[in-house]
Formats: sequence, structure tokens, C-alpha cells
Amino acid sequence: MQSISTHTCAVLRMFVLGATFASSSVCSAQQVDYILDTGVGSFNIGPAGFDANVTWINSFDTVTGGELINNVSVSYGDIEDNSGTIGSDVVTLAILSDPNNDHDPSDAVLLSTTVVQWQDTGFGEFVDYPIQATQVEGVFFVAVVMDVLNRANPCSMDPNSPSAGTQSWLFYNPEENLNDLGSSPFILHMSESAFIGAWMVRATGEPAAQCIADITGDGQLNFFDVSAFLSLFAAQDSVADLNDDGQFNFFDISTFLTLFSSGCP
Ligand SMILES: [Ca+2]
Ligand SMILES: [Ca+2]
Ligand SMILES: [Ca+2]
Repeated sequence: MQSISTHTCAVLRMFVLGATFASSSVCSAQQVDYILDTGVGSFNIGPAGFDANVTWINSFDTVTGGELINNVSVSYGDIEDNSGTIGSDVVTLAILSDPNNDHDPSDAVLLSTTVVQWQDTGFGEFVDYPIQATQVEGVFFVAVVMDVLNRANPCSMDPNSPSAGTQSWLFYNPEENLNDLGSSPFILHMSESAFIGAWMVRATGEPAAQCIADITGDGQLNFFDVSAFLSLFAAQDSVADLNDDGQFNFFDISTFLTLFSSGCP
């Protein structure tokens, strides 16, 4: 389940005719919340029989307008073992891509990591962590990684998630293994485990920065963009109708030149 909160996203094209040029902040109020849980975690999981580096992962489908992941929220269980020894409170939050978009992270490619600190939350209480903004597409993964003592249970789960564990995974490793999760000695797909549910791990995304004048989409503004625009304009392609009025005329060219000269974010 993914909820989208879309506030008014003013259309750039409305601004160009009025000669007031919109910046990318026009759409900054929009964000997408990536959530599998129902808000209530009711059991916590961790290694039994050994200490382990534990990676718990939820997968999500990228939603348009939420391609730039900028926040991860986690609800935790405890980091204390049965004898009261407190384990490490260092947490690595990671965003990974899924090359084949099948929600199985054994082939995941690491995109970014942000090191944060575990906090003592109650069931269903989340800690919000701003992370290094990371652009995603298709299926992506949000991972939480900790060194965990035998019989500490930091991974909080919602057994009532509609995803029924299909988008949640658990890995035990001797040490952090985000670059090769498929080689982990212990891999559990939660839908096929005794603990069916989704991790209490969420993310928030905002729209990736748009650069309209970069017609070729290579992140650079140069002659090829001018050439591509003029070709589209000559072909009356809707992409070249920059003020979105269905006409191809001076205003579109003027708009393009102004966007081009103001550069990309
Ligand atoms: Ca995969
Ligand atoms: Ca370009
Ligand atoms: Ca036009």
C-alpha cells in the first residue's frame, strides 16, 4: 500500500507565458510516502543462537513524483540481549535498486547509505531520518542494517500488512554485506517464514529535479538540446509545445531559449 499526498503542483507552462519563470521549487510541496505497514507493529525479531549483522528490507515500487528518496522512518525493537547487555546502536540505512524489478533483493545494487543511531521506540512509533537524497526507479529497497546481539530483537514487524511479507526480507551476515546480499548465509523472505508481515520501515520521496531544456535527457545543456528541440518543434511534437497551448509558435521557442539560458539545477 502506498499513499500519495499531492498538493497543488503548479504547471510550469502557466508561468512561462507570463514571463515569470518557475523554479523547480514549484512542485516541492509534493511528496510520496512509501509505506507497507498499517501503523501498528506487534512483534520484534532478531537472531537466536548467534550474534549477527542483521539487514531487514522492505521493497517498494517507485511512484511518479517520488523518485528522490530523502527520508527513511523506522520503528525498532530492542538491542539488549537476555543478560541485559546493550548492543551497538549504530544503524546503517541503505537505498538499493532492483535490476530485474522482481522485489527480490538478492541481486540488489547499493545506491546510498546513511549512518544513524538506533532509538528506543515503542510499538508503532517511528524515528524519522533525513537521508542522502537518492534517485530511484522501478522497484527499490529500503534496508536497515545493525550488528545485533544474540536474542536482541531490533526488527519490528507489522503482521497485518496487506503485503503479507511479500515485500519484506531478512538477512543475517557475519558483517555488513550490502554489496552482495545474494551471498548472505541466511536469507528469509518473510512471506515464506513463520513471521509473515512487513517491517516497520518507511520512506518518503519527492519529485526528481526536472530540467525541461535538457531535451536529450543526458543532464547537460548543449547544442544537441537546441537541435533536438528545433526538430521536435518542426515536427509539431507535443514535447516542443512548451506552453501547452496546442500551437507551435514564437512563444515555445522563446520559452525554450529562456529555460536553456537559465540552466539546469
Ligand atoms: Ca531482484
Ligand atoms: Ca542534453
Ligand atoms: Ca505552444
